[in-house]
Amino acid sequence: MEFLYTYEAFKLELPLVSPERADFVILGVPFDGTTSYKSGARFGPTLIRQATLNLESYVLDYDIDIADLPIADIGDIAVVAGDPRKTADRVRETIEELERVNPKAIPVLLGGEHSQTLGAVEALKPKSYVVFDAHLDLRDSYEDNPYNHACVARRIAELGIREAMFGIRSGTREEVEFAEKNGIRWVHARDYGFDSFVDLVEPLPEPVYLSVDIDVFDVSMVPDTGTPEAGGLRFWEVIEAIEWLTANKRIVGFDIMEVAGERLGNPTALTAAKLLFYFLAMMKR
Ligand SMILES: [Mn+2]
Repeated sequence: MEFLYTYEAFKLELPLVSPERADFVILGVPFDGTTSYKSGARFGPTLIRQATLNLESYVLDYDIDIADLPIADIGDIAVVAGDPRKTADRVRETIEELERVNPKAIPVLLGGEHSQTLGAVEALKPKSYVVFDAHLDLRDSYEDNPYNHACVARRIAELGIREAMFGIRSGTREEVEFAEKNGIRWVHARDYGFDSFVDLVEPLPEPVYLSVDIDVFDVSMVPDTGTPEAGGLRFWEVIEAIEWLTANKRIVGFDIMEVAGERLGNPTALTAAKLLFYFLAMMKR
């Protein structure tokens, strides 16, 4: 099928199916119009897909072969340069198009700036938003734009969606106060542990949208991202949390955002690719 706003991109090197028959639909969102520090998020979707070439499709931990799963890859969104809101509208409309032909498919966004998660959440209307991120992203506006990547969790909270955040180690006093006033729970990277994850996520209503800003990981693992931060989480800490989430909550959408860089096989893209394969495998285990 044809989507209004997508174009052919470098696709996952797996046996792919059509979106109508897929359980998972990969969508690249190569937007980097509001990046504040390191640019290159426009290359994120391609870098992640290329990094999967390095991986075995068989995932040891769950005895699942990704190549056996019904996965579609519908290419990348044609971005509106410099306009995160208009680009996120295209993300939303693309997912709505997909829902009309296959309401059970789970969209998997590869980004690209975190601002674009808003479009997916608007289309999928989850009751809860679980996010791994170094940053609170609760600013009302940043660089005169309320749809900047630093505002995405604020816009999602305003939709009445419950939020829980993990791996946080950057924010402003105003963001902390906004979180407190609005019942947004978050765990500092220093205090993060599996029990803290389950405590916050267990009471959340379903369905859940899961977002991983790649900068949640320690900067040593993910140097190529828009706003890298020292002191992040380890790979297996995030995997164990998502294992619990996929086993205990209904997930309607997933994304891996803020992958950037220009170099093939950069560690950031390799981390994202591995996370992508683990997510797909654990959803089917
Ligand atoms: Mn972030």
